[in-house]
Amino acid sequence: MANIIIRPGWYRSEREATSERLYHNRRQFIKTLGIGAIGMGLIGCTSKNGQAQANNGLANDTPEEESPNADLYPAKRNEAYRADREMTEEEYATTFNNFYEFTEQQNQVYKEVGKFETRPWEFEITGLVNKPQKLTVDELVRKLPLEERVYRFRCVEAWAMTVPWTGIPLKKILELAEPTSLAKYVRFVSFYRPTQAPNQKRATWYNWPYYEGLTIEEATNELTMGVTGLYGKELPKQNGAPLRVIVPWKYGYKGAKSIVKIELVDNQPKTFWNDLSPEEYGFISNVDPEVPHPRWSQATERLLGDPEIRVDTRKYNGYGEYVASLYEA
Ligand SMILES: Nc1nc2c(c(=O)[nH]1)N[C@H]1C(S)=C(S)[C@@H](COP(=O)(O)O)O[C@H]1N2
Ligand SMILES: [Mo]
Repeated sequence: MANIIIRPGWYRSEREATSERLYHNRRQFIKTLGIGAIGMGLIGCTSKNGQAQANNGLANDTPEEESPNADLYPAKRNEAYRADREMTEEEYATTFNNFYEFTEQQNQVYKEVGKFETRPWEFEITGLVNKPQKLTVDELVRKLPLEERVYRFRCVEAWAMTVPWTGIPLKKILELAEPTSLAKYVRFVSFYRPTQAPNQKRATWYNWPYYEGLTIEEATNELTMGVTGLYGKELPKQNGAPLRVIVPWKYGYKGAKSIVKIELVDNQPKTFWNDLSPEEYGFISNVDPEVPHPRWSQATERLLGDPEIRVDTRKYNGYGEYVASLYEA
């Protein structure tokens, strides 16, 4: 499968980690489902279909619609948060993505999002709250002020980037609904639209829609953001438009993209990757160079770019001063 993909030069040093993860997960699902060799063949086929779709250029040829929020971007940068790393070039951050609803091939996601409709986009804040909310993201960005923050970002697959997100502290978004004192965790649910997201239709062995969770302390930490923009513009579809979560001291998968529901709950919620492979993807999932993934080291990471640079991974992704106390109490 991988050898039919035409990769741009900067993709060359992509680690086996990614394909290993896919391999492992597929094997596991196949085992779980009891499909065996026939199922394997099927998966190979659907990947080729995905490739054909990717080549039709749909996403690239569609002109961007005029945004009603153009006046809000770029938002003022909050200089209190400094990444002390060079910013990743926009091209890399928007053409190398993890967004399994579309495809498992990170360098193809941006070509598969053409049919994905992200406006209007209603989402709800529900569960253990006094004032359940249902609002659109366009309403949200008028209700609460946007700010820009440059954060480091670290995927569990050992690639990393440094990008300017635009958004709202998640705490402020949650406060719209007035969480009750019973709320101990926050659960996030992404969209389910198999007609717009090819891999939701194709890869039925995943438990769609994507779901994630944080403790209430993590969700209301000052670093945690509800993100609506990137590089001074509205969030591109491939990066999780129109609203995603960013938790910069955790592995990237803890931040759900394109969310439709935020639920305040009293028990630790289940999470998409943990349900699929519990020994590999825990609930807490803080970035930690000393805790290897069962199949690769987390001691270093490669920065998206050309050339790709390998650097040491930092505990809590370098955000210990903000969050270490949550875990070392
Ligand atoms: N709904 C949804 N959210 C998701 C994912 C996904 O596949 N689906 N992938 C996660 C992973 S593994 C990472 S690393 C980041 C990638 O975000 P980026 O593509 O903007 O870099 O999104 C996270 N959120
Ligand atoms: Mo990731």
